[in-house]
Amino acid sequence: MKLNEFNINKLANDVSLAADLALPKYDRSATKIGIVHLGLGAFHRSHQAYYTEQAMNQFGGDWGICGVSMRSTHLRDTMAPQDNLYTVAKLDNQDSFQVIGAIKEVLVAAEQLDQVLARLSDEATKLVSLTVTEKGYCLDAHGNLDLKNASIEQDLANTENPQSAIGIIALGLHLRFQAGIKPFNVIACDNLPANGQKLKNAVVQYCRFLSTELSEWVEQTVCFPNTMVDSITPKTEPETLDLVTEKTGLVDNAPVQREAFTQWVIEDCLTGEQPNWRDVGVIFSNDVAGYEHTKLRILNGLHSTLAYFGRVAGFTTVYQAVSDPTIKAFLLRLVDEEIIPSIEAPAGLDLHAYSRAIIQRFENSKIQHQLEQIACDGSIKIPVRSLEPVAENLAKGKPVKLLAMVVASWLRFIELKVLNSEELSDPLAEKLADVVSQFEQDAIKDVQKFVSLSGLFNSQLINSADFKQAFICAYQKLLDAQDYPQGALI
Ligand code: CS2
Repeated sequence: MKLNEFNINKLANDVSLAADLALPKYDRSATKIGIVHLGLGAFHRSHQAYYTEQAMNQFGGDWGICGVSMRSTHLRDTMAPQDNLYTVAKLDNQDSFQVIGAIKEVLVAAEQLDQVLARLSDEATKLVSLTVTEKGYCLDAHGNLDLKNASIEQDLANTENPQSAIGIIALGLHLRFQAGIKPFNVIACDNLPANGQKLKNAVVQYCRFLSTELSEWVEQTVCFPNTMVDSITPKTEPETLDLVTEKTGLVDNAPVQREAFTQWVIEDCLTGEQPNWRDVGVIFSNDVAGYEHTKLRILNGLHSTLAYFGRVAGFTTVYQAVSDPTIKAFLLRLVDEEIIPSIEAPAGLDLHAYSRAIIQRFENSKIQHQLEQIACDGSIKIPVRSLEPVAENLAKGKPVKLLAMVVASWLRFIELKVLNSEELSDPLAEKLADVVSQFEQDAIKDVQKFVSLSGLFNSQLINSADFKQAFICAYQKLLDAQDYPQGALI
């Protein structure tokens, strides 16, 4: 079926399409928009939009999504000719394909701010969700709004024309406040602990610059539940398009690929209208922190380990790296000896079984997840994924040797990027490259320089002789094992 014929009625009647291709089951043309999502990308389309689709398939409701891309025009321009429909390819032992209709409109904030604000101030919009990556929260090292962040500085100097997610949410709430419309609730869906709480702090702090009454109203009436999101979603590759066409008969220029597994835990405090997510598998819990820590430290922590060590050892994808027996053995020791002991598990969750299931998910050969994609933004990811457990283990007298190897792999990864004049994708790229280029090939001095970089390591770690010794030792091992980096893991 051709792209310009990509509409549901035609899809439903097209006998050339795969018989098991799942299609929207609700009356899409009559469905109104009730959610605005900031940070439209593959993950939102494979995860939150998917859950909303499942809820509408079973229970209906006006939960169409206005997907807002912050800057890139790519998705708007590829999805528009398909009436914003796209396929989710779930790749596992048994593949399955589903056309998602939940996204009804795609806007680009940098070009269509007025339309975004019109959606945000529309009474029909009940929820705003976001996936803007960890750095999109514009927080400083203490978790407060970073007033020195370039986008925040720019937005505060021109509050009517914000570019950041924080500035846009705040202005949307301001417009509702002025018009006497109930606020929307806000669902943070990025991988950082207490994401809702942090987002709330940032938005309330930003709103103080607009008006005290507004910030109080937001503080008291807007619900920002914490959430944990999970489903491995590598970026769409040209092969994804070919696979969808081959398996379904559809020519789709904007599909997404993910594993079959998906999980969404939302803090059980979300008031107001919402899609019936509860009955399509979303977990509402009072212990989101437990789920978040567990997932961030095990799944994301092991992901970052594979990304940095895997790149140092010359691998390209998660699947390749985890298939190396020495690397896999290291992951198992790391999780058993240093990560699991740092976690307080949610009631009833068997951490050993959970960690094994995650490693098995990494071993899904159909998912070609690029290590470089996971390796980006290490200065934001490593503190949450690896340094927090280091700090907690140190405080309890537990070992940190293997976690220190993860941090050392990150350092070695940065160093190799600089040595090979490759781009380092990180908000602190310049600072990191600068410190690494002053290295003297002396592990003790070089690690000391790195640890002293402001804003990365907290004072507990900077002052911990045990941590520094473990870090130096791991880094030295990596330097000594340059011909066969896996040797450093044994
Ligand atoms: C990954 C995550 O890129 C990364 O940092 O660790 O995107 C990971 O794939 C997801 O959190 C899985 O739910």
